[in-house]
Amino acid sequence: MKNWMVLVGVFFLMIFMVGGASFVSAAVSYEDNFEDGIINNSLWIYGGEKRGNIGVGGDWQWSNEEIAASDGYFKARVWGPYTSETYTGTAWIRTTQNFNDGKIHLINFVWEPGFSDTHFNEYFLQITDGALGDVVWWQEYGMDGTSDILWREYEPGNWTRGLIFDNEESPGKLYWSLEIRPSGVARLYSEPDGDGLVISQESLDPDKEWYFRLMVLDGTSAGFNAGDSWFNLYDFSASVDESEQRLSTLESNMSSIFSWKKTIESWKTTMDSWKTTITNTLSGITTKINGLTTKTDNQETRIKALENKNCTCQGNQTTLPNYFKYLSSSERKKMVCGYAEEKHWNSLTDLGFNCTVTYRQTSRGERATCKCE
Ligand SMILES: [Ca+2]
Ligand SMILES: [Ca+2]
Ligand SMILES: [Ca+2]
Repeated sequence: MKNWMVLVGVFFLMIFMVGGASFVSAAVSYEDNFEDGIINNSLWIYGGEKRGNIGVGGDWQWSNEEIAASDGYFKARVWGPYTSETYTGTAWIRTTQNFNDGKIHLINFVWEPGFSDTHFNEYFLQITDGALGDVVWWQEYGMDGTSDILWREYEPGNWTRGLIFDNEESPGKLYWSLEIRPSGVARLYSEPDGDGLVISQESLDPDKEWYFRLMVLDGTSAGFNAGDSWFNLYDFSASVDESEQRLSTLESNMSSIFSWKKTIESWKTTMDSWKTTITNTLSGITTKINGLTTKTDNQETRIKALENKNCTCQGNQTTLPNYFKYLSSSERKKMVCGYAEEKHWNSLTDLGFNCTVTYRQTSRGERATCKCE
């Protein structure tokens, strides 16, 4: 792999590892600092179980209590004696609030794992529908409706649910944060407010309820010790991230606007198509009107030409239309004489006759005599 590819890869890895949520505007919706020594039952459900590989047995016990101190806390503890059979116990606390409510939540919480034995002390952080396993000890995790946020690489390449401390010291108080997104993602950060490293990211079942649950499990078996493990939960504060929420709403609105824009664009395309059709139709009508006007003009010109058309003249005299030549000679003669007399001409040559007209006054008016050759 080339150097630049490694650099780019490391860059994106850093974004994932350090690119916390940076919650700017958040309203606290659910919190408890466990300061008065009394568990607030409106906020918390808690309990424990005894379990075993071969069913419930052994002599394991658990407890849940709120302890007043300089930094008061809720304590869940489980303990039991050594037996050669595998027996376990759990103790836990969970919220009464279901975080699957369509909002973006950020939970800041301070907790501390603790144990007095050094063998196999396991902690679960879960987003769960609240269900618990039946009998055998491994049924407290990996169930439908429960997402385990904590995993541990128990040995290279071998991951197991839960954070297991085995011959190790407790890390002390942990100031973590957990982001829960309505898309069904839970992301755990190593610092408050979505800062620090992303410890893990798990998907959540969108059809289930999402309660926050912290659990300690200890057990014994052949080769194990007696056990005594607990966790202290010092502080818990859940906020709805309003800026993110607003952004999400804005994105949703933008999506609607884009959808509308597409609809309007589609309408515009339809209207444009209509416009083209109407323009073409109007253009056709205009062309036809122009054609008709031209025809009318032509006909008017022709009528005027016909109206202005005179007879063909021979010399200075006007002649009759040629088609009269098809009449009989007597009719033609009458016509030539009649036409010349009407015009009061002295002569007219047409239709195959050369006619001379003389006029004389009588007591009954003018009389014309027409002679044709
Ligand atoms: Ca309290
Ligand atoms: Ca406290
Ligand atoms: Ca143990």
